[in-house]
Amino acid sequence: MKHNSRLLTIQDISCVGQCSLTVALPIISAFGTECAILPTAVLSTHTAGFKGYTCKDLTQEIPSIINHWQTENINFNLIYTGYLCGKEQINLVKDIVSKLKTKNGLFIVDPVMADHGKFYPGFDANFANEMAKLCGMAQVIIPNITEACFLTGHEYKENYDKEYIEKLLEKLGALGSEKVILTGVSFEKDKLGVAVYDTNTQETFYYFQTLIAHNFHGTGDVYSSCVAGGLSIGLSIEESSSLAVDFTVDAMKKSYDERNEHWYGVYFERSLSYLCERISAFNK
Ligand code: PXL
Repeated sequence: MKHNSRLLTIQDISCVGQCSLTVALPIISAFGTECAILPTAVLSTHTAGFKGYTCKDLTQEIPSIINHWQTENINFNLIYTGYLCGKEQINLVKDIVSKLKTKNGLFIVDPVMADHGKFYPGFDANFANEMAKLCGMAQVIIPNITEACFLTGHEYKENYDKEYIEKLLEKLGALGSEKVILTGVSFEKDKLGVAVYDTNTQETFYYFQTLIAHNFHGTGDVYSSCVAGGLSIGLSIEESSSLAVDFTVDAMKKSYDERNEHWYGVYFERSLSYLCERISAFNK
């Protein structure tokens, strides 16, 4: 199957860390989709566990990049955002979507800012309020449970039931997107997956895999990049979200034995051939 979508992903470059752009670019490329990038910042490493990381915020550079793309009539069928640094960047993303997204293009927001009940360094409730507005402009949002709670004001719980998740999905849907993919959902101790909510039909699709009992960094970015790739080649939200669970879990399995030495991310590279096989099965 041929397709000619051009995707723009907007997130940071963590030079070392197997997250954000260093995972999005190869994963999206594996789908055969052209992947343009807009780096929001350059960090020496990600911020989750390394001490003394450096960070150069690139906000000042973004308006002239947007202008140049406009002059060259460059636009995008799909825009996917990850780690953004502050309110000004959120406003710049709104500008990019209004100027550079094609008419029937897709806008996907992964509201990267928190996990395990806590904000990442540099993020707070004000940022979450601004991010909630950006989520309202997207067709698809991909929060984890912590981000979902910070976006909606819902109480964060580690132990929950289906009713809690479905209330959370309803509140996320009320932010304004068409679809919500809530990640890190688990109702049984050896199963982990996603809940995919359609705000129009109000139906929820669940997809689970065997839980790999370790908290890996960067799996959110691996997951969302795979969803964006799937949607870019015309897979449905159910196909894209479940393929992304299988791919992420495969990468976690292939990283498990080295989880202590290689603590900062998953070896998603080891799963790219598996991903390509799955993609070609869709293309038959
Ligand atoms: O994986 C999300 C992420 C992206 N970028 C940076 C991060 C994190 C998570 O901590 O620190 C810089």
